[in-house]
Amino acid sequence: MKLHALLAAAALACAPLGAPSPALAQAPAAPAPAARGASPVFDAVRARDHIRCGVSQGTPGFSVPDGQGVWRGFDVDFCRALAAAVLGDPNKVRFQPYSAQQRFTALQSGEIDVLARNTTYTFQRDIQLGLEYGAILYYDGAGFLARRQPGLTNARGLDGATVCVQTGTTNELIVADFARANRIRLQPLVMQNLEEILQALFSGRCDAMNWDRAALAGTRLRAPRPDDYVLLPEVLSKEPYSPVVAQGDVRWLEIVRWVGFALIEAEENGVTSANVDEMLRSPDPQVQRLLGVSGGFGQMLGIDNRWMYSAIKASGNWGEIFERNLAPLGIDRGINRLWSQGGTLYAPAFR
Ligand SMILES: N[C@@H](CCC(=O)N[C@@H](CS)C(=O)NCC(=O)O)C(=O)O
Repeated sequence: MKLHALLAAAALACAPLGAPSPALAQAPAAPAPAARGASPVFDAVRARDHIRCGVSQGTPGFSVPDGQGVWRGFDVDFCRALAAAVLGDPNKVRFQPYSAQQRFTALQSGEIDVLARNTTYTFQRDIQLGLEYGAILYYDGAGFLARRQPGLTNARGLDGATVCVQTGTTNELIVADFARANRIRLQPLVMQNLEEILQALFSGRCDAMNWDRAALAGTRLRAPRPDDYVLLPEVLSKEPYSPVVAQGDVRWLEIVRWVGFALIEAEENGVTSANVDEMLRSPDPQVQRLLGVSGGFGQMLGIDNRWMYSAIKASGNWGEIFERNLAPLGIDRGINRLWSQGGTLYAPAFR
């Protein structure tokens, strides 16, 4: 490389933040959205003027319709934030419920634009099913919710039990793996529908159910007598949840991914739904980039520079979404604390 080229490269790599490097100063402005290549999903979303968000049929804390039929939950709030970021309005989203079995087909066939449905990021789904994961937004692990019995204090104590699981979930395999690894006998009762499973659990047809622990904590509260059920202490697996999109539309994937990361970044920077207007005047360059005051990140994604202002105003930051939906179920943040507080939540650099 010639000396002047090396110096230009060094200037680009090492320029202080906020001050445009000589190379950047001469560079053309961020490309207009159309210059970034096609996004069939985003174009369709814009034309339709709403996002179709695939959710569960009723996972406590993540996606459940309330008494008025309004969808609530962590995944629901993510989709509202996405709608606010992309279309400027958190209400421009339709929620379409799917069972575990149906969810990926709905995405592959284009029935939905994004799946935000307590869905675990796994190798096989990523590689074999033609799916793309946006960003890990919640770290869970599978567990057992069991009918309380004298002496039942851990999962090995379930030897001989009938365990309900839903077909098409990671939990189906986890039950078999756990029984084999611990040389106990578990009789799986595999069902399509969550309501059937809950009925079976609450009527005593199964002794326990296997699901992800946050959802189980919420399920316990739905029992006619919650104290009759116990969430056993074992964390049996890794269940990192991420919104999912179909393969083949990188621009849409990037939008979904960075809206997720930006909700974490907002919490890190103390930007909340309550203070976001004030924060527009923050001198902090990190906050300015997040809120589109500088940097032009929205435009780089092909959307409005106020994308995250709108999203945070609508749904709040990650912590607010957690407090609204999961904390009321008695769930501790645990490893879902920010990395700066000893947890795993970490957004890539906003620069
Ligand atoms: N995170 C796991 C489990 C997801 C899952 O679908 N679990 C079932 C219960 S075991 C569920 O959420 N059912 C709610 C519904 O069908 O609406 C996965 O991605 O496979």
